[in-house]
Amino acid sequence: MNINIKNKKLNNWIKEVEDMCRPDDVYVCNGSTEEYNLMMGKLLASGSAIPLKKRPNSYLFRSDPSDVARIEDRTYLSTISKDEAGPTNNWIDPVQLKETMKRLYRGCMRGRTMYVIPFSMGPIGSPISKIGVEITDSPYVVCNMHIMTRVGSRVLDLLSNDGDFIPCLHSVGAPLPKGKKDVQWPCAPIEKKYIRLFPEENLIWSFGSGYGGNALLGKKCLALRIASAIARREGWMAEHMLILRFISPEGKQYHIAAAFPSACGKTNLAMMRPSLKGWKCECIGDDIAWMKIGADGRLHAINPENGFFGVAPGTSYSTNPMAMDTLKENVIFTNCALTDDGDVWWEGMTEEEPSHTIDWKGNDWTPQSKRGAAHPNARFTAPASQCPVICSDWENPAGVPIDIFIFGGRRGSAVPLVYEAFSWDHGVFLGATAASETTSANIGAVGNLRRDPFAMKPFCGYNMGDCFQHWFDMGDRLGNKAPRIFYVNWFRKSEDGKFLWPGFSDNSRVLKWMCDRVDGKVDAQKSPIGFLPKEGDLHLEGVNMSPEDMKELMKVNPEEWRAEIPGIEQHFALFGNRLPERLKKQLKDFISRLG
Ligand code: OXD
Ligand code: MN
Repeated sequence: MNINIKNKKLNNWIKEVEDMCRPDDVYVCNGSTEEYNLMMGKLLASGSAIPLKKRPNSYLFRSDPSDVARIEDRTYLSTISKDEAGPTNNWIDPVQLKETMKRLYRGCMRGRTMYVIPFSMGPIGSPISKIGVEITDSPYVVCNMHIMTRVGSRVLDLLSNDGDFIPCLHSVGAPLPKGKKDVQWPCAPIEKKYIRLFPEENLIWSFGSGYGGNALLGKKCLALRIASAIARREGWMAEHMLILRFISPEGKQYHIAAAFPSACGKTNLAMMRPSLKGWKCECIGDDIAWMKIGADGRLHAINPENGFFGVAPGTSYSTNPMAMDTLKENVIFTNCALTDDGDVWWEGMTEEEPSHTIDWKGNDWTPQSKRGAAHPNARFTAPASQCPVICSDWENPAGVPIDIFIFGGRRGSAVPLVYEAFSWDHGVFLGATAASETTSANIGAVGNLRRDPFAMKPFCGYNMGDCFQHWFDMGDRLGNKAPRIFYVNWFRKSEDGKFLWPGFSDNSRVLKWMCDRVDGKVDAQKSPIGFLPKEGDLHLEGVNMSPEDMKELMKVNPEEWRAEIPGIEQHFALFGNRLPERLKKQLKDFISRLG
């Protein structure tokens, strides 16, 4: 081992994992640039990393075709009783699964180095931050963790002799026999991939996958699944939300946190360039918000991450120019296509497609090919500090006070562009019943409608029924200082299947209406689903839309909403006696408003 570690718990754990996984050697990470370069050097030498001529210090990786997204089907919450995991999480008897996984871990790092990554979610040393240590056998994971979290010796200093941390164990599950050349993307077959969370023990085990949230354990596993369980116990919130600062022409600041399911535009909204004259948007985070009630009684949010792990396809200078500028250098790209002049490319990046690329599987691709050049869940890993509109307060440990919560998702029909909840309780009902068409961020069918409460279905580290109650409890504590709650749908389609709303920079118009509501500047129109903007209150000058399309976009059709009720009832029935009475009342009121 290259560093002498003082922390007893960490030393014991390293020894235990080393004995079980049998790596060739152990390396403790210090988070330095030299270390990043050393790891990338290994990845270049093994042929895993492809340097990009067009982007300094940037590399392309191609994953194994079986390892391209999160694997919700193979993610288990290991609580002692099944009831604690609840109906929206997978659960297997923890004793049985522990045995299975220990068998898999035995000797799994043979031929590889075991890396010990001390990291902080949130600024190092801040009272709201959490320390984790990831053990992995993947140098690709080390490099990504360098960008996505704060890695380094300072974390070890903070841990000192007896500080506590969240152990995160990861292996790609592919021991390397002596003398055998490594493959480009080592991983285990799908039936051996497991993500396992122990929220009662603050412990994470991941085996067999090297991709994104399955392997970068600070993100979905620690900052959402484990943190959400801790947050409930301690009375705060860990949510799958972007955070942005929206600034009026007069300089008034509004802080907005928005929960959309994976690959539904959180990164695009977080870095938006408003089309509304004089308004500005600054990014604080694009995926995760940790929120605590401050001394002023308001809810304050921090972004615990240090980088963006964003979906590449669809990102362009017209949809998200700030993301494109973030990606100019120091970026890891995964499963994008490679152009002939040594750049990355993905669907939607340029108006004109390149005449030839090497696709994400390493094969020749031309526009005539009947398959995508990039994988739909191709990703970029980029430092948040490189975003041209990163907020000056993005690392402020005090966080920013949230004025507005937004829920939303992909809905081709029924759901209008925007509406506001009547009250906190009604807002919780909107969050609890949020539904969205599934995307390729998870392995599985795409385009199926599913209920995804608070965009946390894959990430809630405890029984979702208790999560509903936690939202009510937080609202009770916040009282009249609670954020106002809105619901949006950027994805409604016309009868001929075209998106009705231009989205992206024009979403600023929707945010402005929300701010006007918060300031009491505009009235709203009551509908069975919530408050709708009154005609003229959404500033639409310059939007290229016919009045008929606008009408269609804002339409609330009671028949379509009545058709939602059986689905909501079925969804609520899952939670049995954990379903709060206050949600039952909201459903009853909703049904009676629909008539
Ligand atoms: C993500 C996801 O990577 O939600 O953020 O899948
Ligand atoms: Mn996410």
